[in-house]
Amino acid sequence: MTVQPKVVIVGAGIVGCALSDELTARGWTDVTVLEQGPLFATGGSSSHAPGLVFQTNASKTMTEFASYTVRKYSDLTLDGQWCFRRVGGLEVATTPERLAELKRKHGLATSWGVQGSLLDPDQCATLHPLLDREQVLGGLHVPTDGLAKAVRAGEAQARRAIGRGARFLPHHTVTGFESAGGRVTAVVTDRGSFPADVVVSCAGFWGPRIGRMAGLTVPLVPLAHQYARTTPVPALAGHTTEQLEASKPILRHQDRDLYYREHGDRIGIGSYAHRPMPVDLDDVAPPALPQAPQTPQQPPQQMPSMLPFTEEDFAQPWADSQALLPALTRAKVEEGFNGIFSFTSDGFPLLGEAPELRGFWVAEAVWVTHSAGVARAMAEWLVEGTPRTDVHECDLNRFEPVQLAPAYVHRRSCQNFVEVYDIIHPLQPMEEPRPLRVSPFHSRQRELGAFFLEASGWERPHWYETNRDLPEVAAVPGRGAWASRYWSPIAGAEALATRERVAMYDMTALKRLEVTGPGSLALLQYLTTNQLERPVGSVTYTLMLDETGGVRSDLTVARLGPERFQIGANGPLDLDWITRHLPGDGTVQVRDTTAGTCCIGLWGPLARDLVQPLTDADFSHKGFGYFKARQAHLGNVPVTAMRLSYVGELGWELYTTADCGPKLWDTLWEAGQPLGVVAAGRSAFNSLRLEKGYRSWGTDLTAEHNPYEAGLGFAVRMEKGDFVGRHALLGLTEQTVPRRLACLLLDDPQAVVMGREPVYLDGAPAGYVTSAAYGYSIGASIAYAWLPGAAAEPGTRVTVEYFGEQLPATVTEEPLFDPKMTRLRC
Ligand code: FAD
Ligand code: THG
Repeated sequence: MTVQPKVVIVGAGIVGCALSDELTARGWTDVTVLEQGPLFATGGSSSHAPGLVFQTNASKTMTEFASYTVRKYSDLTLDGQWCFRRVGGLEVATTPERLAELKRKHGLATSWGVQGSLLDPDQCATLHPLLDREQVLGGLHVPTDGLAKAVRAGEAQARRAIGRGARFLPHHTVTGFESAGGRVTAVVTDRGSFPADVVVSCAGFWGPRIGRMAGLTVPLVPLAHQYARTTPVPALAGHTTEQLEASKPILRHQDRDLYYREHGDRIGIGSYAHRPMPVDLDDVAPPALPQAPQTPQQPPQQMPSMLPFTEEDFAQPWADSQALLPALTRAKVEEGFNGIFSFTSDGFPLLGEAPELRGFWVAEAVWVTHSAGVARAMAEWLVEGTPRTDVHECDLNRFEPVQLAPAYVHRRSCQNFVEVYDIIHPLQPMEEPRPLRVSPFHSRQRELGAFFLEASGWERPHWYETNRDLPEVAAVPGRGAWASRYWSPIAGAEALATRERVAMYDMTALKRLEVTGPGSLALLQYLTTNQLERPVGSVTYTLMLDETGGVRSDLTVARLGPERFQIGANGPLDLDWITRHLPGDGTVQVRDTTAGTCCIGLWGPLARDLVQPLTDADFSHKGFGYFKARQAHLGNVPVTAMRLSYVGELGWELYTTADCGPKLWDTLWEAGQPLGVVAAGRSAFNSLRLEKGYRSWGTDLTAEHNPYEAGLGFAVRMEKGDFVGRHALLGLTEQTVPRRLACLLLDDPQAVVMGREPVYLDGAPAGYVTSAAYGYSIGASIAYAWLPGAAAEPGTRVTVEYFGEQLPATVTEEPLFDPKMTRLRC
């Protein structure tokens, strides 16, 4: 590719416009934006978005995208007109559950650096005098939230881009792409084709159609959403001007799935209270023609993204609105429409490069709220090679194949519409479609009364009801209502039984990749940080970094043959990353073996007593050392055994092919009966791994963090030769990094938190919790948290905000359990 690549952006909505600005600002100025409609009210979702920007989100990344949007658009004007007004955001609670949720949300805002405050009903009513004070139990106020003018902000950014050399071509409908050697080379439109090195599809809800032209599945669903405006509200007369539009905070009434803003003296009402209304792209009207008449007498052609208002769906929302804002009883619904925008199966946008067509990127399913932040991350990704914000939650390639089934995408995306304002527990799975993927142990687990939650499509036992009679259950302390959801004291008994006896954990959902071929060692050496040039039979814990030294994943790599490696990975993005780095000469193959295989983690002090009688192979400490792998037979079952343990106990991960799964389960189960073996679930697992200090990628650390900050410097061998990210680590040490992942113990052992809570140092927010659990063997409540380097020293006193309460905690030496590794190396 040339130094100055030819970029074509599809779509001049807010995302395409923002991206053109961010790219040209970074020196990529050969940018052409192709838009099927007119500029800049193109007819897409941005053309009529009411532009409410509420920044707070459970995701740190999404919150940061929103905060950047606020900062950027606040400084933008178009011909002297504002693009963003910080009128503030007010979310009100009318139920006790929502009031608690707002406290939790205040915590999230604080964790991600957004300032907000909890208000009592009087304060809410003062801030927004239209509110019926009697209905409101409290509110969350974020002063920097506000209103974005999407079309204006789009045009303002486009003008800056045009000033740097970009061009915007309206009435150009993209109809296809040309490619050569797996790379995109041109964009075809109804008015000729445009050569391109890089294409970014910013086509909003048309994304799936554009994707199809490029052979790519874009898993989003266009859904209609109701927005209405009232007639003038007498109580608002004189409060603001047509030009300023609003004088009060934007408002959310989530208990009724509604939101509000002012339009001068009218109120705009958005409703998620209706049934999901998916839209077939084939039914969407074509864009406006170039010469479409636009006179006051003849209104512009209806925009493709606007469908007729279905009044019957708005009856209840209107009644609910009049109840919350009694002044509305003196107004009417004057106009409304059902506007189309994108939903995805997990609520996150779709960002990244197509797996099979190099140079073809997407940035879709993006709200106005996140538009500038997304555009900045995309521009960094394209120009610098790595986005500076961790985007793994948004990565286009994050899905498992089952999650790309049209039926799945449809069902889950519609459900996300339904749940958009619901109070969702961090562990709460969607109910449908389930089950999707089950391990070969599923029928055994059901017999044992497994309580299943879902991850990456897999049904995973969290605990087993048949363990209710374990003597340890009685000793497990209770916990608060929120932390008790998707939890049972049985999990505690399973954890204790693991430490005392032996337990079977279904590890099938752990992603397994097989890397083979003469170039496999060299590739893995280049892609990861630890020394992999070790004898066959070695297992190594290692990290994949990006070019900036951020941790993309932590892996175990087992060398099963001179040119054959089995990788224990974290998800589809690991496969995607390795695939992207395969040498072109065909000397390395990579394959996802997860679905055809299965795994039981057999862990506990009696693990060896259980397994040794089943096999001729030597499973003694001398014969089968820690972090070694070998093939063996256990009874009738051929296994690959790896001696490692994420729960920190003696034992093995035992892999076999899926067909032999039930036999493996039964063999271990029967042999374990005299030893008191238990089946144990993820809930116990998570507690045990935190006692042991083992990080979980994606939760405790992401690409935002380098290995030293994350306490994983031990897995980096700087002297082994070059590897991706090495240059970025030069000069860094665990002692000198500005922030660190620290282990906290809460003073009150009954106070179990969930993760993402803010941590305060000397009364000021200083970091946030990543993972938390009660440690059953140590009898204390654990929380891992990011803190400034200096504060991460043992002994530092902090507080963790949980539902508005400040829970005292102390930074503690880690790991909390078995720091000398006596239980593993024996
Ligand atoms: P769009 O604005 O749809 O732009 C995509 C562009 O691609 C379009 O201009 C389209 O014409 C063009 N295009 C498509 N196909 C082709 C082709 N083949 N060739 C050339 N060009 C093509 N978000 C918020 O943050 N806050 C809100 O308050 C808010 N309220 C909303 C209310 C309603 C009623 C609706 C419908 C949406 C709302 N949204 C809100 C969501 C928000 O509007 C969208 O998420 C956002 O505007 C999407 O921007 P975009 O640039 O990705 O898509
Ligand atoms: N098993 C296997 N692969 C995996 C995981 C697993 N890959 C993804 C994820 N889990 C990786 N995470 C860890 C974290 C810690 C350890 C193993 C996998 C671990 N660490 C020891 C320690 O830190 O003391 C040993 C490290 C070392 O000796 O280098 O065991 O669960 N297969």
